[in-house]
Amino acid sequence: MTGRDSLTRYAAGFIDELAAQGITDAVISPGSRSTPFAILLAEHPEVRTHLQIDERSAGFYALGMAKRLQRPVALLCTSGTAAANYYPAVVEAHYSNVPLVVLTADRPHELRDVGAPQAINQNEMYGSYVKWFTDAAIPEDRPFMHRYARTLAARAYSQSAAVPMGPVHLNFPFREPLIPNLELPSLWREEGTRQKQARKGQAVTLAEGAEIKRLIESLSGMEKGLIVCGEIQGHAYKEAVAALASATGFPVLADPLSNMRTGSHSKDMIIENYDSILKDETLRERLKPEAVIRLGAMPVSKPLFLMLRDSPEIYQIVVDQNGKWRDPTLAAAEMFSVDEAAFCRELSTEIFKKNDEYALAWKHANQIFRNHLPLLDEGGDLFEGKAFLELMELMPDDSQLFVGNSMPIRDADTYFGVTDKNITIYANRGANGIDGVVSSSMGVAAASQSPTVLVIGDLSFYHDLNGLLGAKLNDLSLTIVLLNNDGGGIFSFLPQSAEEKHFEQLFGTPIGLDYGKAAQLYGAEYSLIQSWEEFASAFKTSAGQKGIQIIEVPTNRKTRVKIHRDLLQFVSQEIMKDVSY
Ligand code: TPP
Repeated sequence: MTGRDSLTRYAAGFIDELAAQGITDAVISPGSRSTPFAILLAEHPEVRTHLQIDERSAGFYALGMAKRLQRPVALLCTSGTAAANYYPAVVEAHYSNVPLVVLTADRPHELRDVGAPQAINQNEMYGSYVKWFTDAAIPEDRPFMHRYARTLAARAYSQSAAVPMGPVHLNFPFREPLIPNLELPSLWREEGTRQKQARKGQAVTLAEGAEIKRLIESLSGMEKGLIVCGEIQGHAYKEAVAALASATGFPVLADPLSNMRTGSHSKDMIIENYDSILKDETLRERLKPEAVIRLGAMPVSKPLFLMLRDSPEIYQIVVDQNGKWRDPTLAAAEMFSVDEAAFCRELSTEIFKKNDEYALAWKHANQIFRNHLPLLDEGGDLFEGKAFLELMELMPDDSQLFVGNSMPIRDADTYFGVTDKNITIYANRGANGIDGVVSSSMGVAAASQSPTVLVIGDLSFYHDLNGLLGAKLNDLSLTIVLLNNDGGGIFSFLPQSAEEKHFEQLFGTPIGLDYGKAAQLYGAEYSLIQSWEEFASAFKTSAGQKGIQIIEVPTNRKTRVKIHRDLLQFVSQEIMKDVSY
């Protein structure tokens, strides 16, 4: 595929998806850099193009049209001051809530800020007057990038049209050659192919029925379905998700932060060990669903992410009240920005044709995994995942578990199973930093009357040692389980671990600190345990104590990779032995 063909497919996907979303009109001003979009807009059978030489006038022309149509109109210009001439119309659109999709062509990054002609800084050039800005990627011919181009268009349209309506700005760097190849077959979507849909608004709009009816129709005939539950805000969703699982017969793949694993709701359909199950390629293929209803944030599990990313044929409905288009798979077919609980309640009033066999296969695989967990940690080094098995037993009802980033959250995902206890699990998964974790958990403790436990790796603990003072200053109590593998254990799972020369110095980073002394400095109780019996006893002693209790668990970065991988391999074989999936 030539650069020209790559550009054509990418740009055509974007323009076609704009049309699919509902753009019927585009106002174009002449220029060279914008050629791919100009020609493709003119060629598109569902788009009417309008010409205006002066971009300032073009902006207001589009504004007038969008005012009348009450849906987004596209605006296209070349790079440089052309884009600056849209400014007044963008400002007016902002204040009068008129939906515009502003497309500015740009030089590629290597020609920015080096004196190339007609190159100005177009990034965020309309400031806070647009609802969304993105500097798009350079066109590439890969299926993932085609999805990216379509996702950008769907997102631009939905952001612009969402109340309060307004302008959005997408800046597109294009490399030469700029003339699209119109000889390429199938530039536009085929009749009946799925387009991305985005719906915003309160769930009450769903209750009107049309949306739910459409969804049911789309889901009909898809018996292999999953509900995937990530972190969700609020507390009212658990029963609603359980009801949807029961109505659809879809198993619930529940991230620990979904809090679907803990509490008094029905957990009959909960699968906690999907991460481990999906690590096995054969099982991943065999258990692949036809449809996924994904609620809240993207779960931590990488194999789940890979399955969704690499199988765009899965009909993926994303429901996320935050409306931030959290879909790193770029494969969502539908994006609902509505309250997750209300969505589940609406959908569960419908009758679904259930496929019990599919759900049973999932449950069976999950059970085999859980059955083998007690085999872990027999002799040898203490295994970090075991801390979560212990905590499931030891933590009291009505308590909070804050989980550090890096391996603790992944171990929580693998090893913390379902329990009727009301344990709320938290972590900082917005940006996955290992910083500030001690302080964040203290914030949780400060805002609650019930006990709080933090599980954290040693580097992350070191990172926020300062935070320990917060307990003394604010009279807080917190139990800290410090998983000390002396360094960054996560890196031993990554390809960097094969770089022997640099690994320990740059990634493993053992720092060999004596945390007993830190405990002393901050006036915390401290115990260094050597067995899980000692762990249980230290944990029980910590219960009800005032101040900070640190329980240090010495572990081994090197052996844990093997323990984990051996377990997964063994269990996958066991699963496959028993069932012909
Ligand atoms: N700096 C910040 C603020 N956040 C990050 N996520 C990183 C660096 C990169 N990083 C991710 S995991 C990790 C680092 C440095 C190692 C964490 O080690 P530790 O807390 O001991 O947990 P373990 O990997 O041993 O489970």
